[in-house]
Parts: sequence; C-alpha cells; structure tokens
Amino acid sequence: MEKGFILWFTGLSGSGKTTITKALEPELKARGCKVEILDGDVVRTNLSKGLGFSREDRDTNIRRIGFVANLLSRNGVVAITAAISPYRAIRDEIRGIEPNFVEVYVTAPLEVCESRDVKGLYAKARAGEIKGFTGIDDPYEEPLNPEIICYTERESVEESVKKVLSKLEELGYI
Ligand code: GGZ
Repeated sequence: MEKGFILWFTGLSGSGKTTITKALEPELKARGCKVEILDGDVVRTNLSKGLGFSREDRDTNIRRIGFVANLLSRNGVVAITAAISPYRAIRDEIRGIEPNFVEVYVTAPLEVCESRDVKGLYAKARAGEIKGFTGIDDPYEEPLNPEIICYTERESVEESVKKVLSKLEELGYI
C-alpha cells in the first residue's frame, strides 16, 4: 500500500489554499498517489454543517477534518486539507495524532488576500456585516515551524506546487 500522510494547508481566506491544493492533486495522482482533498469551505456544507466561526466551532471543525484526514492517511491516502485552521494548538494536536503530517503555510499580506476577495466576504467583514472574520477581527496564529511556506503574492501557483512536491520528495513521502 502507498504511504499515506496528511498535507495540512493553513492560511487566511483568499491566501490561495484551495487553488494550490487543486493544482497539486493531479500532480500527486500522476505519481501514483491516492488523494483526497478536505476543503474547509466544502466540509462546512456537509461534515461540519451548522458550525459557526467561534473559537469552539472552528476547533470542532478542525478536529473533524483532522479525524477524517487521519483515517484516510492511515489507509494509504494523501489527505490534503485546506481550512483556515487559525489556531496553532489544534494544528499541533493533529500533528500529534498523525506524525506523518506536513504543514503548508500559505501566506500573502492581508491587503492582498482582501483585494482578491472572491466572495466579497472581506468587504462584508469590513462593513461589520460579518463579525469575527479571520484577519479582520478574529485571530490567525502563524505556524512556527511549517515544513513548507508558499508566498502567493510573489510565487505562481506552479511554483508553489513545485515547492510542495520537492519538499515531499525530500521527506521521502513521494
Ligand atoms: C473566516 C469565514 C468566515 C469567518 C465565512 N472567518 O475563503 P472562503 O470563505 O471560501 O473560506 C472561508 C471559509 C472558512 O472556513 P474554514 O472551515 O476554512 O475555517 S476554520 O478553519 O477557521 O474553521 C471563508 C468563509 O468560510 N468564512 N465566515 N468569520 N472565514
């Protein structure tokens, strides 16, 4: 069986997590990996339906994602997660459960994430229509020791994907 692991993407809304994970998936499949993406936005429409954005609800959401990612990884799947996962303690908790854990910090300055504003959520947060929006009036705790950092303001999607793939090679995962 192929070696499974968790590839944990973390970063602000609009930082580029979803874009990179989508571009990465076919590359990993081409290398013979079984891949599943758990995208925060998608998970919140099923597995975590009904949860909000309080610290408690975010932690519950992340623990659920971690639980499923762990089941997948131990069955030989590359479990890619793409949720903001703003709290360091929970990310580290999941790393403690599944040591085959690779953390990818996707980062761009807040102004850049905000200018991308795909769904207009930052504008709503600035207008006070959404309360507790990560980066605006809710915290984001940067990873202290991520295996990979993607600087999406200055790197292309292809460059970020290459960076992830070469680190995975270096770590012996692919
Ligand atoms: C952050 C929010 C919020 C608040 C709605 N704060 O960029 P998106 O739109 O598509 O993805 C974001 C998504 C965040 O869900 P996650 O499950 O990734 O968050 S967490 O890991 O913190 O549980 C954003 C949208 O939901 N969204 N309200 N208040 N993002």
